Amino acid sequence: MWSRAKALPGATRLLKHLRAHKIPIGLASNSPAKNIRSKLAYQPGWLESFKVIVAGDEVKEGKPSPEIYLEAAKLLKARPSSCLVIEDSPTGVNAGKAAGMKVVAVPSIPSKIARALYSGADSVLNSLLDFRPELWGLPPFQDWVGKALPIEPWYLGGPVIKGFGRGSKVLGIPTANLPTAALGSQLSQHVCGIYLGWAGLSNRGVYKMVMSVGWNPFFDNAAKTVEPWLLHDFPDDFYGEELRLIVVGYIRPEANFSSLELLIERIHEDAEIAKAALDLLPFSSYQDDKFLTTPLAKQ
Ligand code: ADP
Ligand code: RBF
Ligand code: MG
Repeated sequence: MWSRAKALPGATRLLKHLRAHKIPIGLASNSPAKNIRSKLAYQPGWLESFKVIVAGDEVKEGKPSPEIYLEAAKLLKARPSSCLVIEDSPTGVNAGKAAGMKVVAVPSIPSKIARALYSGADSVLNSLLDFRPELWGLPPFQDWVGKALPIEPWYLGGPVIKGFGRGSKVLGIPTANLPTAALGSQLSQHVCGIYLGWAGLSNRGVYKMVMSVGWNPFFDNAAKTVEPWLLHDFPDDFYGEELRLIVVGYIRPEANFSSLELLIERIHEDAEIAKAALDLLPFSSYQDDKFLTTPLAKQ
């Protein structure tokens, strides 16, 4: 099933970008060549994106030995020192550094555990959505619309349930929590971060929203949650009502803050970014989507 797994958010976007700018890309993986081929064939455009592929069964020593990266550089006719490695594993980070390359790590394990294991990397990102090519001498992405990045929209919904009892009380920012069970695989498919989109309450209307997805590092929650703040003043709460969300853009990774005031200030900034972006294409076009107002049974 591994070869048919969904691409991580930002992966296809990055490959397309580098290809469009004729930046040569190689793939150096400890996996056997056969597995790599079946995985690349499943994702449209992936196989053609790599100028060079070096598999685990094509070198004497796999990662953390530098051999696989040095071989890839040789085939790309590039000096190791001018190569940038993007890695998800600590073993691979160590291989890239041993090869004398710059390494950006995008850990596939939770950030708390990751911090120590990835200390050799030049930079550690939360996801590929945060990769800024211009920091590495590469052409910048052009797809940001102001301070928001359009993403493949995701549709989710469920009854509003009680959250941590903190939003209104501690932050002055109410967030409508959704039950994890109703979100199914969506919660694991999407990377943690701050997003914007549209929210629908079938008896009330459609509203702009800004939301956090993740573990709220400031509060160090035990569970990954989805918490939208609807950018509208409601006279009362709406626990139990069916909430529909279309998530259309990405703003930033989750962060920790040295004080509650700084967290609150940042969330208000996120709200301003969302309000402005949702008036612009492509974000604005989802406002009229029937999904937002159709009761669950009729969908
Ligand atoms: P909880 O921890 O139970 O989620 P919060 O303090 O975060 O409590 O408040 C969220 C609740 O407040 C929502 O479930 C909803 O019923 C209500 N609410 C009122 N206004 C809003 C808003 N603008 N955005 C989100 N929820 C709101
Ligand atoms: N919590 C964090 O720990 N770090 C964040 O960067 C963060 N950003 C948020 C951005 C938005 C737009 C919203 C609505 C919430 C954010 N929170 C963040 C979550 C906040 O801690 C949470 O909503 C409250 O703890 C209420 O459960
Ligand atoms: Mg809440």
